[in-house]
Amino acid sequence: MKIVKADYIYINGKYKKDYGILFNDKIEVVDIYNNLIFKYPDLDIIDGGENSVLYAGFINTHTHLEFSANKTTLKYGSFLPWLYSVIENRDELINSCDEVIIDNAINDMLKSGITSFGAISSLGLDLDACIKAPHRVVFFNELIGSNPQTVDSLYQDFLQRFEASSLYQDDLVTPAIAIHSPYSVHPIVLKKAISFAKNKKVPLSAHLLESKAERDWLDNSDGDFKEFFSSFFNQSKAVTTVDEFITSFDSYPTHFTHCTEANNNDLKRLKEKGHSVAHCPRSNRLLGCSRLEIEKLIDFNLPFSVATDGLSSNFSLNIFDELRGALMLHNKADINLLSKKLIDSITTVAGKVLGLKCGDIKEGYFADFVIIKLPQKPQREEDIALLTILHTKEVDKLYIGGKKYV
Ligand code: MCF
Ligand code: FE
Repeated sequence: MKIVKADYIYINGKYKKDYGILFNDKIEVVDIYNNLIFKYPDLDIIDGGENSVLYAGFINTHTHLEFSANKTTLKYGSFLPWLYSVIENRDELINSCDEVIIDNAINDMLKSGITSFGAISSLGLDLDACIKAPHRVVFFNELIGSNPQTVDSLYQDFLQRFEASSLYQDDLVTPAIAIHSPYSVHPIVLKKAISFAKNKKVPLSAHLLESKAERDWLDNSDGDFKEFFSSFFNQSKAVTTVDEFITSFDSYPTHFTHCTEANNNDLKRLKEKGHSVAHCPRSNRLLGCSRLEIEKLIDFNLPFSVATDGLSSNFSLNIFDELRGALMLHNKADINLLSKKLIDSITTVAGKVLGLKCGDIKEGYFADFVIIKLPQKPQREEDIALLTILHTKEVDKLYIGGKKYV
């Protein structure tokens, strides 16, 4: 067992001074530092040092590692041009995404303080890297397919990928299911996949209401998706409506990504049924999507995480870059309150969403934590969350399951 101390430890929404944590692979005791060293005088002590702040390890609930090779290939600015560029370049992007590229993406997350992440896996090509990663990984096997003629074979392929990831289930790896979206998954396989998730009790996620084009297509079978579905899939009508899609998830809490086009009704329904939202501010901006009105989510008490999405719609997987993006995007919000919400969104909230025993400095939880260093002594406690977001690019120390990785 060891003891770690820092100038401040973020516990339950408060920056606690003079605290310490006794840990092995799990957090054993959280107490005033002097009490800990009095009770356990002979243990190794890790001292965060001057101007240090300790947080529960950060959690990125939504990324796509198989698209990590993209830097200059995909078209940004508007959703449909992006989607066409994904379809045109998908094979080349995925084939050129080797182990080194994925490992670099994983390592960038680690350096920014990510100790757990949710990997949306389209083909299972990132499974090895995720298993080898030091992180806690929720491996979301993606189901996609709207054409009734091909959905059954796509579902079988999804099942095989799910089973392959299940072989590695342990404290670090959780197999899970990602429904791609309402526009791209046929209701028949959608229902099968949801009841499968429910049976297996594994985390479930889905992209939802990301673009205006998606809203127009689902509401009216019209808009920018019309030409897309007619030319690629010979399809003239959406396979589902927004209500039908959301209702399918009524009995199983799901993590819905984006929701930038969700209206008050949709958001209320998500709250009522125990769902949560993954907010990807930089991805939304780069794909020409609307701002997610997080003030509404806060009003409705609908939990949200902040996540990076993949390098298919972003320029880094650094979680601090994402938090700074969110801070700038939501320019009307009180800056200190928002900063705290953002920190909570990648710790406590994200841990609950992924069903992991981490994201909180709490006895019995995994000893996943990070220490960051502020450049100078903070003058006011209420500024610490904001200062952390503004001044941190990489963390100073990082532990997962009590082991040091940074
Ligand atoms: O979250 C972003 C934007 N929305 C939807 N899909 C993706 C994102 N980044 C990568 N994707 C992947 C998705 O998993 O794009 C592929 C899917 O496999 C094609 S989308 C028809
Ligand atoms: Fe995504």
